Order: sequence, then C-alpha cells, then structure tokens
Amino acid sequence: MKLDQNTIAQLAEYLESAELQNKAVTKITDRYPDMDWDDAYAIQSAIRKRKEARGTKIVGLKMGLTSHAKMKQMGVANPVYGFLTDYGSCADGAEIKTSEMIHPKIEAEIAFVLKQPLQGPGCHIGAVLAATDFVVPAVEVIDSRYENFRFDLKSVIADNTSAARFVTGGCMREVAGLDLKNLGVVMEKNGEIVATAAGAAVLGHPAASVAMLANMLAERGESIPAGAFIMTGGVTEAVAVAAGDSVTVRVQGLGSVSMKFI
Ligand code: 0L1
Ligand code: MG
Repeated sequence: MKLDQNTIAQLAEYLESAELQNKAVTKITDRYPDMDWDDAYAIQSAIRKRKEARGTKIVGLKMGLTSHAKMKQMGVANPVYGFLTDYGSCADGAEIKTSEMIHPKIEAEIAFVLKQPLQGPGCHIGAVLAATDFVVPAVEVIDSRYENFRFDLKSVIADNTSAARFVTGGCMREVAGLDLKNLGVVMEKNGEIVATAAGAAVLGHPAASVAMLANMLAERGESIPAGAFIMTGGVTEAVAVAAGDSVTVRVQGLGSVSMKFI
C-alpha cells in the first residue's frame, strides 16, 4: 500500500461526503497518482465501515465494468466490485429522486441470489450455477461522484464503483432450464428502445461475473456468503437519465423492471 491510514480515512470522508451531498469532486488519483489497488479497495472498505457505523445495512455486492460496451464507454479494461446499501434499494415501479444524485445513469443487469457460499480462488461458472438459488432482473442507477463521470479504475473502486440505487423486479427464476447466455435484454426510456443486449455481453456469461467476484474477493481473504444478492454488471453501456424519464427493462423470461425518475 502507498497511502497511510490517515489519508485513506480522509479520502473515504471526501468521497462519502460527495455522495451524501450530491457534489461532484475531482478524481482522487489527481492528488495521489501513486495510490495502488490495495489503497483503492481500502478506501472503499473505509466508506463501507463509515456507513455501517451509522446503521446502514449492506444488502448486496456488485460487479461493474463487466461488459465490453461498458469498458469501451469508460475507457477501462478490468471489472471492479463494490457494495450495495439498504437505502439504495428501490422497489419495482419506484419513483427515484434525481435531486439526491449528481448525474445518474442506468444499467440493465441480471442479479443472482446464492443459496450456498462461494469461495475463490478457482471459482467457475459451474460452481456459481450450482450455488445459485435464483436469478432476477435488476437495474442499477450509477452516479459517479467524479466530475463529468471522468475517472480511472483506482478512483472508481475507491468511490464504491459509482453505486447509488438499484431496482429489482420481474420474476425470480431458478437457473436450471434458463439460457442465461442468450437471454435477451431490452432497455426502454420514455417508451423508446435505447439499448439491447444478451446475457453473454457480461463476460461471456453472467455467472462468470459472480465467479470473478469470488476470485477477486479471495485475493483479499474474503468470500461471498450464502444468501448474497449480487448484481453482475450492465449488459449494455450506461444510459443517462433525468427527472421526468420513465424506464423499463425487459429480460427474456424474467419479466420487467420499471422506475420513474422525478
Ligand atoms: O456498475 C458499473 O458498471 C459501474 C462501474 C463504475 C463505472 C461507472 O461509473 O460507469
Ligand atoms: Mg452496474
């Protein structure tokens, strides 16, 4: 690690305040260009601890930047992971306040709920499918705390991978009999189709994203517990939303998820 504990705590406060006050800030690598991957995840973990100390519950995990469309859009080459909060969870059909965010964007995702824990290294698609209770469609509302959504990978990891809100809905389905790779996804904004994709857009198979999460967590001595809710990453590029927009994401065989931005 290149940063001391004091600096990590200060950067956690800097980024969490930006989130809670909806104020965009400059990316932290401008000031700390030598910070490393361990520093980035340590800042994310310090933000998580700040929230937990105030009573926030961590209700899931997320992978981000798992599709080529997203990686190309953001100019980065590797997936990242973060955590989901209880206050970020929205019901199907929710009204989501844009006044609580800086510059929200939406991503259509396939979420997994596990019935068994997963431990890397060596976790693979087969282990994930065997450990999965059900999958469900979801939409992530991301909101980078960085000005103009401009960042590098270390800055975005520290910023809890832009996590803001997430909406689950549709139908829960067991994975047996589901062709997750060929699952069609259609994203509509204000009644118009704005993006389409198939499950394979996420690392070739959405379960590969969960396996990668288990393997990445293992590098830090962590694992995915039974019962975990995991968002696997946007299947398409992220789409900007503003107050007044209505969004519906339809996932083949899994129903739809809708929300309105106010
Ligand atoms: O969930 C995601 O794929 C987002 C990861 C962070 C990058 C971004 O803000 O677009
Ligand atoms: Mg996402």
